[in-house]
Amino acid sequence: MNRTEATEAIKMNKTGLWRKMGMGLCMFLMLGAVSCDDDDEDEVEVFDNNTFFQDMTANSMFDDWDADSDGVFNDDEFTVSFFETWDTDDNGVLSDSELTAAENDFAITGADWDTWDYDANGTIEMSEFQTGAQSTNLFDTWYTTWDADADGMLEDREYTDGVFDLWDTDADGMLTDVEYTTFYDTYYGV
Ligand SMILES: [Ca+2]
Ligand SMILES: [Ca+2]
Ligand SMILES: [Ca+2]
Ligand SMILES: [Ca+2]
Repeated sequence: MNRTEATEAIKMNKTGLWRKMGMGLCMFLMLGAVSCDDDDEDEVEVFDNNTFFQDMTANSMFDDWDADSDGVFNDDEFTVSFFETWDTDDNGVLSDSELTAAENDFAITGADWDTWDYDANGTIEMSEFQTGAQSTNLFDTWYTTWDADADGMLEDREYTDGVFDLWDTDADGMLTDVEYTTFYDTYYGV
């Protein structure tokens, strides 16, 4: 890279930075319902809970978790769904790093994963996860809170809205493309 190219590269980087800041401002204004035309090709796509529901139910994930095929999630199915979701490398066990990531990304507090590793082999197997979740009532609050129609069962839509609300930390009803990419693709992407 010669000197002129290097200068151009720096300019490009600066332009990119300003564009990012501009888009940040754009998002900020959108929250205030001010219209915002983004005329460059880097459109900020925003995902709401309908998009989230459609994407999450577009594959067989929910059918797989609904072990008794009754169309709703009971406690056990709910617990298993998080084991499978958090097992991001799909090797059938939860590692320390997977649990730490899940703890951060799903805002889990007060879980002592070491205790759940009952055979102390360094990973949490499905049966350990089920025992641990049951003994600590880890998922009870979500299960109850997400059950919007309070019928004691979780439907698909209640499930996806629950996860959506977890991630929509500013509660504006939207996830940015960055949030979507970071969270959705990591845990539910195919
Ligand atoms: Ca079921
Ligand atoms: Ca794993
Ligand atoms: Ca273990
Ligand atoms: Ca329900």
